[in-house]
Parts: sequence; C-alpha cells; structure tokens
Amino acid sequence: MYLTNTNTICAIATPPGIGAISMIRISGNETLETLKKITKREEFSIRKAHYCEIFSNSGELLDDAVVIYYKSPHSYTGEDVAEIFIHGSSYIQKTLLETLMDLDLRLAEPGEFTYRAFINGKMDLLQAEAVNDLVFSTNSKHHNIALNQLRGGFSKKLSQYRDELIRLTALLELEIDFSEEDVEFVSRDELKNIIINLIDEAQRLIDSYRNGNVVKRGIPVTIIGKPNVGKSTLLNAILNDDKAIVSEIPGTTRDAIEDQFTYLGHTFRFIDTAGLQKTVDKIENIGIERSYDKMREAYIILYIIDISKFDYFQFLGEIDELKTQIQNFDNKKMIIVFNKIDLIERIPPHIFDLKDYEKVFISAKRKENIEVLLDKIVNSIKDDFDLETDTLINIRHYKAFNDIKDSLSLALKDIEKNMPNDIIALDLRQSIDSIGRITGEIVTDDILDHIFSNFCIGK
Ligand SMILES: Nc1nc2c(ncn2[C@@H]2O[C@H](COP(=O)(O)OP(=O)(O)OP(=O)(O)O)[C@@H](O)[C@H]2O)c(=O)[nH]1
Ligand SMILES: [Mg+2]
Repeated sequence: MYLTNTNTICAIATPPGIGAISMIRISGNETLETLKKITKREEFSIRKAHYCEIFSNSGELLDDAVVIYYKSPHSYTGEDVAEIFIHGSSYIQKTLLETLMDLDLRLAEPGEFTYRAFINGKMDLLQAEAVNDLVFSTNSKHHNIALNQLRGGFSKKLSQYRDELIRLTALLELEIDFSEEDVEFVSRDELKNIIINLIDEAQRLIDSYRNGNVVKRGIPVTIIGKPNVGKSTLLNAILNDDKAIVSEIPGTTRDAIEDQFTYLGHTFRFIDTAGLQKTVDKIENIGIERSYDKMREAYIILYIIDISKFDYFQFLGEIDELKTQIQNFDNKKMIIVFNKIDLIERIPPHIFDLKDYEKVFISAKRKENIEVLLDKIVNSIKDDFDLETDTLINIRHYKAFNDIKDSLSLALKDIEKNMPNDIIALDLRQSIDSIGRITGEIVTDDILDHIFSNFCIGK
C-alpha cells in the first residue's frame, strides 16, 4: 500500500474526539519546512518544547501549541518528525489537518509511522508488532510480554538462536569444502545434541502460545445453564452494561454474545450462551450447538442455576449430559452459580451435598455478590497465567516456530540417516529463514501490509 511512498505524512496520534490535548504527528523530509509555515517561526531546536502560535492556511490564528521537532535519524520513524500538541477541539484538529494537507502532506495510513521505523532500521518486525500489542494491552501480563518484545528482549534471544544455527551451518559447509580430507569440524553427536536443544526451546515457545494468546484475547469464561436462569442478566451485571437482551421468555438468547472485562489485572472474555434445552426450534438448536462450542473453548465454565427451581437429581443428570457433549469437561474449571437468591427464604436441601464443586450464591438482577463470584474466578486460575516474558502472543511467530521445529526435526532425521552435509545444511538454512521471517529480514509486502494495517492511525 504505502511501500514506495516517501511523502511527508501526518495524523492525529491521540484518540479521536474531543479532549484536553490532542497531538498531531508529522514525519518526513518536509517536516521542518511545514513547521515553519504553520508557526511563522524560523528556528526550531532539536528535541526541545517550543511554545508557538499555530496558523491555518488562510492565516487565521488557530491555537497556542507546544511543538517538538526531532531530527533524522534520532526520531521514532528515523525521519524528521514533529509532534504538535494542540487543544483537543474537533475544530482545531480538523483545521490543522486540512492546513497540513494543503501543504502537500498526506494523511498517514494505520501503522505507517511504525512501518517507517521498521523500514529505516529503528526496530525489527517483531518489535514493530510489539508496539501494536503494547497499545492494545489491557492487563499487566500482556503488557509485560509486549514491552519485553518492544525493548528487544525477545529479538536478542532470537538472534542468539539464529547465531547458533548459523554457526552449525557454517561448520557443516566448511566440512564440505574440506571433503577430500575427511575432517569433522563438529561431531555428529554434538550436532544432534545442539539441534535437540534447539527443538526443545522451539517446542517450549510453541507451547507458550496457548496461554499467551489467552492472556492477549482474554481468558474465556463461558456462562451456561438452562433457559431463563439469568445468564444474560449475569453477563450484563458483570459488564455493567445492557449488552445482552434479558426477558422472562425462555430461549431469549439465540447466539453467543461476548465481551472483555478486566478484573484484578486479569482480562477475561465473558461469553453468554443460548440456554440448554431439548427443542424442535431449528434456530434455537443452532444456538445450543454454539453453546457447546463455547463450552469447549472455555477455560472456566460458570454453570448457572435458578436456585428457586433447584433439583438435585436433575442437576446430576445435566452434568452427565455435558460430559458426553464436551470431551475434556473434567479438565475445565467450573463454578456453580446459584442465581435468584432474592426469591428464596432458605437454601434448598442437597445443595451442600455438591461438595466437589465451587459454589457461589448471587442475585444477578440485584447485582448482589457479583464481586464474590469474580474473586472466585480469579482464585480459580491461581498462577496459571504467570507467563515468562518470552511467551509467544502472535500467531505469525507461532507458525514460524512450528516451521523452525519441522526443519530442525528434518535435520535430525537426516543426520541419523547419515545424509551428506549439504542436505543437513539445507535443513538448517530453512530454519534460519523462518527466524528471518519473524524479525522481518525476509518478508513479503503483503505480510507487511497485513501487519501494519491492524495498527491505529498515528502509530
Ligand atoms: N428475581 C430474579 N430474577 C432474575 C435474576 N436474574 C435474572 N432474573 C430474571 O430471569 C429472567 C430471565 O433472565 P435472562 O438473563 O434473560 O435469562 P437467560 O438465562 O439469559 O435466558 P435465555 O437467554 O432464555 O437462556 C428475566 O426476567 C430476568 O429479569 C435474579 O437474580 N433474581
Ligand atoms: Mg439469555
């Protein structure tokens, strides 16, 4: 999209709308000239705050602003950059952007500033992706992983991994040059051991993606139960929003509805589902199939029961039914949520016979004990998501590490089959290429387009 484009670009970097302050960013060769024109000021020191008047193209005094000028290459993009802090009125923002465009600046595409930083060697692709992760992080774990990646912690590790592969490949290729003399620069056993260690490390990273992705997208908590027990009311109570339709008619929710919610530093994805019942209604049945899918996806299941209608033996039957539907049901964490406690005078018999289950008593409608439930959810995950900072959180990296593992496994097999050095070196070279795809040394334009188009404008 913007690959060959070298215009000077501009964008509002702060969130859209009205605010106390708004920041407009400029990057490219025309930055300094543009600043002079809009401020009617001749001198700008580098990386100093300047209090300036800003004029529109028609000469109208638009605002008093603070301007910072960064000279290439010491800037975010590596180009000349300016940051203009204006009052956050929509009129000022709009008029200043129009003025900049009249001066032949172009509106930046999403992620274009970071794209330029990547092209100009200010960061590798992994770090550029981490910028986006950092911007979108909603909890400390996702934030820590993204920050480590942005600051190059993971890139450094990758480059050590890559150096080791390059060293091995070079030794193998050197042996080819000396093939007449039958020398061995690295013993086959040593080679095998190093490759096994590298495969183990790749596998550890591949495995880390499962929890890394959960932390990034939110830990899935699926709300299930019979129709009309108050599942949607509970979702709304947790989100403090009228996200899901609630009614006294059983079968109100037809399709799964979900939203993120962060509590005590954990981001959860709460999923409300269609009530489980036997029905001939075709649409409702599709919804119920989806409820099962969402249960399979769940890390935690909230099983909602209308306490005023609780029936012990019916409940045991329902759990048996779920076990037949959900393969690894016993491995999931489940909390039984007895809802509508406002309707009863005393706890029905048999409830305390359910000793093996975590239980909470709430009134979703009156928003009673919602925090007790949330605390139980947080307690149930214990330290499952205390992740290493080099956890994979990006599917692109996950796929690349699978490729790395595959080519290293092939190398191992080829060594065992006593294949010639050049074949083994080829396997190793393939894994080196896969690392290059992560850091962006080998990358196609469409991959770059895809990565940067998910960014915010102005970043
Ligand atoms: N008294 C009382 N009524 C509740 C409570 N929670 C929900 N309700 C009522 O129960 C009825 C059903 O609530 P919903 O949240 O739509 O139930 P649901 O489980 O989502 O139902 P389906 O979508 O049909 O599966 C509504 O009339 C709610 O107002 C509660 O804590 N106390
Ligand atoms: Mg519902």
